[in-house]
Amino acid sequence: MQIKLKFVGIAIVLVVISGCSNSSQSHEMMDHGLKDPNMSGMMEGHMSHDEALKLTHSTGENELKIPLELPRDTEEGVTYTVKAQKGKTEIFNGIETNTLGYNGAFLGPMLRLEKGDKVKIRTINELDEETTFHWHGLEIAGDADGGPHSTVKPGEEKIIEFKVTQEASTLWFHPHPEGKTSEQVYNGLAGLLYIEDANSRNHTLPNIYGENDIPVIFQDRNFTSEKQLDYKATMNEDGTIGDTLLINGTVNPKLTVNKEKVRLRLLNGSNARNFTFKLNSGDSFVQVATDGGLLNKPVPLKELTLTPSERAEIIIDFAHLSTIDDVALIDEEDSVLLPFEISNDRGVESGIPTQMNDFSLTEEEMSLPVSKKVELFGMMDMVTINGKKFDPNRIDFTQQQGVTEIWEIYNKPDMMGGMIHPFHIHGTQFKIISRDGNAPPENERGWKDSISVKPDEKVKIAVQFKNKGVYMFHCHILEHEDNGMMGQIKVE
Ligand SMILES: [Cu+2]
Repeated sequence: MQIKLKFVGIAIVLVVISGCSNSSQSHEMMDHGLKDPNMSGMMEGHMSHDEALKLTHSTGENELKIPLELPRDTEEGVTYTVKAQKGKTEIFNGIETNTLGYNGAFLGPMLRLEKGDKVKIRTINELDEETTFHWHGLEIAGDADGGPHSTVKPGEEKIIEFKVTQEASTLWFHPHPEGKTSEQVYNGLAGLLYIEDANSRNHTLPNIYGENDIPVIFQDRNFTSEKQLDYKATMNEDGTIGDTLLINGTVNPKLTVNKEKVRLRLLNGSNARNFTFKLNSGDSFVQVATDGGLLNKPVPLKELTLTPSERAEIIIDFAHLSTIDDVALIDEEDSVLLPFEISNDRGVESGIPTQMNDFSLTEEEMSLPVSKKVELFGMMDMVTINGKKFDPNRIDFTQQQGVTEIWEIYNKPDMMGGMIHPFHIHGTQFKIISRDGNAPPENERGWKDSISVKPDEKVKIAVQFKNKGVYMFHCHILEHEDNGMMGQIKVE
């Protein structure tokens, strides 16, 4: 582990201060039987996520669970019921873990929508506390977006209606109640929203759900010695990091694949951890989609980084790897995330078109001046946007519906150097114009709703809202969001 020496002194001071001011927390942690590495993770978290607590290797003893595709409520129309509920889940053999889920005990189903669909979703809250239903990446009116103003009380329900106006993409949904998002997501509330369109159906990309088109939701967690999720004990103001990886809620997962092209729809559903994905064989894979749609051309990559809430669709060609033995998806620390068991079955024939989309930056978008500036700053519970913390009664920006504006997102470093903040805007898919004045990397030349912003980096994006309403923009380190690193834009 590489520790930046200049930070160590400050970090020690911080640890001492937090130890003095909050000694009850460490007692609580010990009482809950949390493992030692957790403590070091917390200390490291205060410095930088560059030195995040290492993930335990997946033993590959459990086949990856695939979220169920949620059936519609009726034959006619696109109507779904999504219920937030409590449950008990056997994550570890023979042990029940208390969890939250949508339409089940843990995590959620996949809802499939088609561009042009008129959709009705009945949302029901069966939790003991308020929640909201936020549709991450969906271009939807502000009052249906499920931000912190749209609370659904325990036992109550709310119906939203919208038309799908955006292209094929992998979106997701999760709660967004003020100050409680991180805990509710941590305990299991997250589901998938797939959008299809004529373009995505025409392509020969692997598209058999659960066979060669696989959702892969990465979430790191800490478990107590009783194998429970204890958010309060493990919580880190700078973003809660765990040593145990769950993929689609599966601990120690493996994925059995045929010798064919397999599309993995990667979602970083963690509260705070960044992932850099690689194949341990050194083989490359191709990225075919960003958060909000297909890339124009497939982009070959040896590694890919996703910050919290970002998605990417990649295709691994298991028929043409340099080896078929012990192939696994690993992270930047070489922790084994997802081992693959490659069968001899040749699967189905699918391809990767050379031209998949017609995404472009217009001359107008390239030449417009910056009209909105967002400065991300701070750490732990002292995080701000433009020097302010979230106030539900304050509108920070206004923008006209259908009008493109250029936003500049700046991550202002602090005395310790700062950290990456994943920046997300609700209700829109936007385009990256530049990173520090340079064209974005090829695999970011597509629709985005969340971007990583490095310390001292300035990212220019072209933002347009198709609908009206009040929307959040915020850091997607969920603890930063809950600590007020969030603002509001009113689209008129
Ligand atoms: Cu942040």
